Parts: sequence; C-alpha cells; structure tokens
Amino acid sequence: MLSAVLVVYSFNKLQVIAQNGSDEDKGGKNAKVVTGGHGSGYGSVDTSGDVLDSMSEDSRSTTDMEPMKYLREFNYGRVSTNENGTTVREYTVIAQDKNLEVSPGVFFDTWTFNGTIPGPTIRATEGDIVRINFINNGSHTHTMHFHGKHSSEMDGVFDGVAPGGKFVYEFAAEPFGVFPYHCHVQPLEEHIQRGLYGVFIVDPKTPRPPADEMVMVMNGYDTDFDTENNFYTVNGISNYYMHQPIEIEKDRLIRVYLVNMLEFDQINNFHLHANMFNIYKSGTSLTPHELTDVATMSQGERAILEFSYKDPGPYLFHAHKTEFAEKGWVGTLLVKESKNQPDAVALNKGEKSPHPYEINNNTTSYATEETKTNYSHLESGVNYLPGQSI
Ligand SMILES: [Cu+2]
Repeated sequence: MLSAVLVVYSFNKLQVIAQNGSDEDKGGKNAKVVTGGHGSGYGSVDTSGDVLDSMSEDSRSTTDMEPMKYLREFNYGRVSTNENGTTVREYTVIAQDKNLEVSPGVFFDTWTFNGTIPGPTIRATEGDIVRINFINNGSHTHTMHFHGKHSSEMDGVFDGVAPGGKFVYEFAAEPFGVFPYHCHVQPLEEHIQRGLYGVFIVDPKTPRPPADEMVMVMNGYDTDFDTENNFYTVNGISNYYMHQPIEIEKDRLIRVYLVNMLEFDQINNFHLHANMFNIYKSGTSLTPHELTDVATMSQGERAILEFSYKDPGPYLFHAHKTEFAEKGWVGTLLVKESKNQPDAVALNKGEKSPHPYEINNNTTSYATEETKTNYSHLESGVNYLPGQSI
C-alpha cells in the first residue's frame, strides 16, 4: 500500500495553517481566514438580477474563460510509474482570485482553481495514483476536497491552506465514476458560489466505448450577495452555448459528464430536446439506470449521459427549471452531417472558429477541421425558424 503524502509547510515565507475546523490564524500576518458571510471589501458588479442582453458588447469583454475549450479538455496530468508499477498522475492546481465575466457584461470577483470556472477537469483511470500539488495564491484560505474514496487527511476539510501555502493531496483513483471536487472552507456557500469547483473523472480499467466526450457543470452566481443566484450557467458563462453552439456529428455517440455545483437553489436539472439519453448516475455503473430526457440533481450530484442524434440541426438543451433557463442556463447542440459541414461559429463571428483546440501532452481534445461557407441563417445566433432545415 502506498503511503499517503501529507505536506503542509511554509511557502513564499507565508504561514500555512492547520485549520481543524476553526480559525486558528489569529497571529498570521499574511494568512487570512474567512470568518463571516459576504463581508465588505469584496468588489463586485452589483446587479438587480435582471437578465442582461446576452448579445451586448462590452469594452471589458476580455474574458479568460473559454467554455468551448473547457467542454472537451481533459487533464491527464504528468505521468510516471512508481516502484510498484502503478501509474502516477501529477497535477498542479493554483487557487487564485480573478475578476471574470460570468455573464455578458457582468464582471464578478471570483475565486478560481487555475483561473477559470469551473476549474480544470482532472482525469485518471481506476487504480492510478492521483497527486495534486495545490498552491493557494488567493486572498483567502482554501482547500481541495475530492469526492470519492481516500483517507481522512486527503479529504481537504480539516487542513486549510492559507494564502501563499501549498498542500499535496495524494490518493488512489477509485471507484470509477464522475466526481466533483471543490473547496471545503467555511463559509462553504461563499467558497463554492465564488467558483471553487471542478470535475474529477475516473475511467474504468476497461474504457467506455469511444465517443465525443464533453463535460458540463451546472452553476450559478449570486452577484449581489443576497443568497439568491442572479445568473445560471453551464460551464461558467450564461447563455454561452446559445451564441457558440456545440457542434456534434450526426449518429455519433455523445457522452456528457454532467455535474451540478449550483449553490443556494435546492435542485437543478438538464433537459435535452428532441431526443432521449441513457443516464448512468454518478458514472459508477456501466449499465444505464434510465432512458430519459430530464436529469434532476441536487448540489454535488452528477451523472454520465449518452445519446446520439439522427437528424442534423440545432437542438436546445437547458434547465427544465424555467427561471434558470431564462437567466442563462441554456445552450444549443448543432448536429452536423459530418465534421466537414460548414461551421456556424465561424460565420457567427465573421472569422474562423477556434477549432482545432490546442493539444499537448497533458490534454486531449476533440478537434475538428472547419471551413467557412454560407451559413447565413445562423448569423444572428439561434434565431432559426420553425421547420427550417440546414
Ligand atoms: Cu475556499
């Protein structure tokens, strides 16, 4: 059995604290521990909660979040083999404060893992050793709490990592399935709703069948701190996939790793239009639980969804909680005959689409070759007509 590595030490001359469920950093000059709810001094763009015009341009629209890239980006870590012949996957995750555009024209002071909401998708195979080098460059104490099986000291609950601190989480990836990870520092609802979460996928030793795989995280933002969400999204930015449809191929198996991290609201859900999907709850079975078109989840719940489309065209997917959909949790799947069919994104933007995505040693992405041709009926976003063919 591998011994778990637990490292808590000084980093950058700043204090690292062991929180043990209480605030013990009274003497630390640089380390801060959050002690109360939504305090003053956290700048944010106040909103009335109104749904802003999603097509509006803003001079500050230099978002670092790229939901299209996030969708199919899986981080497999730096790979090595230990003395037992077990695969070790090593990742670096850095907590950092960031002002992000979470809905068109709405900037919010978020807390992130690696600068985006959600954080990176961490992927391993059942039995691999996962080693996370967690560095806290944020302004508050944070942790990384993974769902799944591991020892108490690797659970990211009792040892808060202060600003400037570092902690190494190490555990075996088990069982196979799809899991959330998130910060677990009090007040928890603020640390979550500010953006500190992501997805951890553990593949079975015998892989699932090949598919066009994607990750969808359902979330929201309480930008005026009244413990009610003002914006809802899938993958971080309200309405994003309405304006940048997710292109998929006809008859191709689509596999969605769906996770609900929505704070404040009791439930959230996912509805797929004009189709049905097999749902594998928690991703821990290779046999589907149900054939349905709505997946309803409380916070922390997740599932794998599998489906394919027979006919080309745009298809909606959205929360079947109407309020959430109207406040940004809605998107479009654009089913194409083949990869070579014209690219709606390129024509919407008047430029070549961001495909193919970057591929490096640590990530794999589904890349498509696209060309720019006439797709005028999609130039104004998703304002297609009933019965219109593409
Ligand atoms: Cu935190």
